[in-house]
Amino acid sequence: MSEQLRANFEKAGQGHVFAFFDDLSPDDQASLIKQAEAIDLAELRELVDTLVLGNGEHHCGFEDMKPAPFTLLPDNGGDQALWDQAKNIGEEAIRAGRLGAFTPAGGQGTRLGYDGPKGTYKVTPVAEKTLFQVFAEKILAASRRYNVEIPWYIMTSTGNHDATVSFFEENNYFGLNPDNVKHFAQGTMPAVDFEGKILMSGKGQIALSPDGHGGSLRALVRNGHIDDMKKRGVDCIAFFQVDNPLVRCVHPEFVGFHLQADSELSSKACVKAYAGEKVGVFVERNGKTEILEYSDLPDELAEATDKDGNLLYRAGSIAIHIFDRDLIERIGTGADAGVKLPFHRADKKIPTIDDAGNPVEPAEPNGVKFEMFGFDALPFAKNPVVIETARDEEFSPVKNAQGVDSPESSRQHQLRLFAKWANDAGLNVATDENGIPAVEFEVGPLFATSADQFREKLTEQGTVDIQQGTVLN
Ligand code: UD2
Repeated sequence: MSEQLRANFEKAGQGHVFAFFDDLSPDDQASLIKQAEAIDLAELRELVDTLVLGNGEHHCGFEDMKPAPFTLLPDNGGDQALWDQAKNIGEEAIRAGRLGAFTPAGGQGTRLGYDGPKGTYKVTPVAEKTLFQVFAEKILAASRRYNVEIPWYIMTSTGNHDATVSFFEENNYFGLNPDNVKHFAQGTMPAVDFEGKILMSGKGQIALSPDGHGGSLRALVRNGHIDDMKKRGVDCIAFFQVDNPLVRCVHPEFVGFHLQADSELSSKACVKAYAGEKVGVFVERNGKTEILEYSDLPDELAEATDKDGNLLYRAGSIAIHIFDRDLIERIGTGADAGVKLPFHRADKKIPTIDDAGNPVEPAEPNGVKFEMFGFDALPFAKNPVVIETARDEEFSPVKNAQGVDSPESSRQHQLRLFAKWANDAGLNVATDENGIPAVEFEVGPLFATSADQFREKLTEQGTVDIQQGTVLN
């Protein structure tokens, strides 16, 4: 082993990482060296000093904070002409090949209790398509509609990369051209205990965890995907999470608003369902738009209302954005020290080993993981745009095993949306008072991804027969 590496770790107070080095096989020794070499000790020192031993995250005060403005939907008082114009601009850009898609799919899905890449979770009500299939078909449908290639960059983590790639291979990329689907693993960060010492998950294994979806910016640069985008002429990157089957992956109006404002980072807001909903909120501080994560918003502000009795901070972030390629490059290269995403601290139960090298499964949080959030790019973005979107049409994530944001709630919301499209188009699908159809049927993305497209399809086909178990594809 390089003596220098060990000396650097000793000097940084992290020499224990090599405590069992002599017991390891040559392969395990090589692996530990590789893990250690990838750690930026200076960066870690700074994080430990500020986030673990210091006063925690530095948040500006809330005195000067106010809700960020957002463009209203026509149904809620917005200007229909603006939305129509945005649609035209967006469609033209998509047709010209300027749009790419990006999904961070490196999360661990712990809350759902599902033991596989979350995108492989079966989510649709009848055909039981997986999340990845739903997104793939939405992208495929848009590529056909606009006669264009739409590359899809999917960020995995070291823990789920191989399983994710195999899943796409086994399913023939759901009809997408494999050259247009780019999987890459995100970076990792070492976890530390509350004294700032690197935790080991085995004698030769540092406890590494994914560096958050904000790690995508540097991972996109590192893996050469920014260059790939440049070659393709892609400069608008539609960002959506792996857990929301209702997302409009390719949404012309959104692209149009983004381009029209010459925005570097655009976002969709959904009016919060209740004060404690676990979504970030759009705020304005020091003249900049930001997303303040729910855990950082004090209860009294989350519950504050305006003169009409509506939640003051009601513009919830549902993690749907368009990033300008240059913004990703500017932040992801890390060339400019002032333009850097901050890390956040998350206290977790992290399996580790004791001084004798025996495994320990902690019952309480025993350490800290460090994560970056992609939306922390907002303050660095020129002309950020926030537009409203309707929850019923675009947001029903699968996060928890039961209750709110669960497979069952999402299933109901998908059924309700399909029934709405069918009824808007003039079909008579019986529903209950919540809009849930009496028969369970499914509208696949290749059939339609919006009410307008459903209507178009119906006109083309004359009629469609909807019964229990119908899947329109
Ligand atoms: C996220 C937002 C929240 C709200 C909500 C809407 C954050 C911190 N909060 O909450 O404000 O918008 O979504 O649904 O984002 N991921 C990675 N690598 C990682 C960590 C996460 O790829 O290291 C992916 C993960 O696979 C998922 C997405 O990022 O696609 C969101 O992760 P999450 O489930 O931890 O975020 P959540 O639901 O707490």
